[in-house]
Amino acid sequence: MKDTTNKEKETKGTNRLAHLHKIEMERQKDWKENHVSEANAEENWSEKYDFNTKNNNKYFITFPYPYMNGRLHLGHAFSLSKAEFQSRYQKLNGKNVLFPFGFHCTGMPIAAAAKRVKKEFEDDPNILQHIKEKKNKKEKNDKKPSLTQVEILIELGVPDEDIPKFENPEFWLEYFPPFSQEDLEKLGINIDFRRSFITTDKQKYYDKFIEWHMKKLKEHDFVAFGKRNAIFSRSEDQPCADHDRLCGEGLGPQEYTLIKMKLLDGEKLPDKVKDLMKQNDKIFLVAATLRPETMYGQTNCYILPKGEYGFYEMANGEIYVTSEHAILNMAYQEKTKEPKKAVPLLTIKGKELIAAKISAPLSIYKEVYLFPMETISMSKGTGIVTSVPSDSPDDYINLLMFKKNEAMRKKWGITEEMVFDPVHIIKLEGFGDLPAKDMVEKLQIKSPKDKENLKKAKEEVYTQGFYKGILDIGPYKGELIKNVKDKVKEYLIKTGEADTYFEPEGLVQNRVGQECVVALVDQWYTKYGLKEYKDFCLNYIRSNKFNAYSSSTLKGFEQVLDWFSFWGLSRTFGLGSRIPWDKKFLIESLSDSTIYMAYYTIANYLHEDIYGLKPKNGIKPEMLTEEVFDYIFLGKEFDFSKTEIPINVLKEMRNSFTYWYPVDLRCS
Ligand code: A2H
Repeated sequence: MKDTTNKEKETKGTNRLAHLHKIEMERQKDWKENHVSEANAEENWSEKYDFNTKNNNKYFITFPYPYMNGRLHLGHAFSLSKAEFQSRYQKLNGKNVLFPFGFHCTGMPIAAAAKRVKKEFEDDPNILQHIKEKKNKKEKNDKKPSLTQVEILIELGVPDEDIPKFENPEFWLEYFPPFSQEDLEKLGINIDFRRSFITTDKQKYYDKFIEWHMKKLKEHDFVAFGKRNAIFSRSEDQPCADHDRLCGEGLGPQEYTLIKMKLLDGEKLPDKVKDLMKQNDKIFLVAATLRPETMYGQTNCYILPKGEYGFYEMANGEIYVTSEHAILNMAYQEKTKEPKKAVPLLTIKGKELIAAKISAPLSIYKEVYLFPMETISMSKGTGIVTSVPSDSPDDYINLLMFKKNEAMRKKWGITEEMVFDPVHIIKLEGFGDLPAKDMVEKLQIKSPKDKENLKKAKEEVYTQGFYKGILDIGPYKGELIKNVKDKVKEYLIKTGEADTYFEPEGLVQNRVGQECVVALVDQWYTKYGLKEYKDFCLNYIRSNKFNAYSSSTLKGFEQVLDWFSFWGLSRTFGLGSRIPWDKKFLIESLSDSTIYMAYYTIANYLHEDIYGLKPKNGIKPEMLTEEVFDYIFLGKEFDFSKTEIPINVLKEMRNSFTYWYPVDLRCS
């Protein structure tokens, strides 16, 4: 009896679902047949309305065009729902609503994924078969491994026979956009698909639009060329933008000062090092620091006993001793003898150098010794840390161990005479002569292994010392620490006792999982960081021409403008349009997507299909000259006899752009 009721309910539920689905299908068919999502500008609107009246009667919504390296997902659906509700709501209010949609293909992701598919098939021609076997064998408690690119395609529902075609980046552009359109239609989103397009130079019309955009930036002196530090993908041999990263989104280059601690002739050195010194005695252990102004207080230097260090020939004729991690970055910053190469003359374990004598620039102790430190990370800096026990709790507690513990000294061949006393260098209110010592004692830190308390101590001493500390030694005595940092750094560089280099401020991996470096790269970049530009924008958003609706939104705009700086716009790998005046470079993917919403207002006059293969109104891509776009988007005077584009169509495009602009809602 009970069972039957349940069954009845179930059938009822299924029926209802089927019924609702049927209505949904009918409505969608109806919408499509009657072109309800298609919206056009009012003809010659400017003869009928003023600008504000026109704006009150139309509603233009855009959504960031998604990347076509896969199917749309639930996240897109959620974000889209906001745009969709607004579009239907505004329509019910009687407004003329336009919601167009594009498909973004520019950048590295597709090209990098295609490369991965190719490699996976080369490594294993039977990969599809092997994936199936692996899946069948999979145990329940298996940890989720990261998927190969082929597995990702399988999960996206790509049929086996199509998967090898994804070796070709262009196939991605053929494959995914139609699915996106189909999914959007099934979701019932109110999109005018006549205006859809894909990006990159495969779409010749859009390519012309981007060419025009770039030329305008150049014409107004917003573009320059030169070497700039950028997070860089070694396997792609080009900068690695945020969205091209597996991890490390938002991370930028971080500068370290390298304190050049000269290796002095000493008994302790291994023979291979002594031999090298005979050929070139300018061998420096380069200690990476963020605090060059504290170098007056160096008492020793630390190295990781089990760490591997290389001796590298540098462009300046010297030899630097450093970790592989740091030299890779230096190699990409034109610091090594051979650019982009980091082959060591010899390698050595940190423990082989312990108790070696080295110079300590600026320190009151001219010659100091190398001590071991177990907490050094080999994936940060050079793996060599100079010791300033007065102001670094880590340095202090490690030094204390060697001061107190004879067995420890003995173990490493360090004598009592090699262990120097900390030196007072910074005056800091609320602390004694040695702020690091005070903090270590206050938090009762007994050993270098007490990582948690050491972290706390480091943060406290560092922030207090950096912002409130006053240097109490040397030529800059009496000055605030934050004001002398750069002066001391410059002085040390001038005297040849320091160098600088950059590395990513945290781990950044490119799409194939390789660690990125910071590289000096020749590139075209936009000068959005210019003061005149920022001021112009700031004045605009603060004027009554701009309505941010709330002070927090306005603050958001101000913060973004503040963050704006120089933006590298050229790339050498990936898909996209070319820089019109330097065609060996591609335009990176955020630079071809800043004003593209304007293109929606005219796309339906230019091509029938998203790829731009079927021209409309007899307009060929090459007819889209600078003058044509200047007329449509900037309203510049135009001699219509100079184009084969029908005059009425040109005028309609101008009418359409001025009608739909400005954008009413950007939803992401
Ligand atoms: B600082 P951040 Cl006086 N492993 O220099 C562990 N620590 C390392 C390292 C590595 N591979 N490479 C550099 N460091 C240290 C002076 C100093 C430093 C003082 C006070 C604070 C201080 C003298 N040692 O750092 O993780 C170096 O020690 C606290 C900010 O990149 C370098 O600067 O923030 C600092 O850590 C870099 O740490």
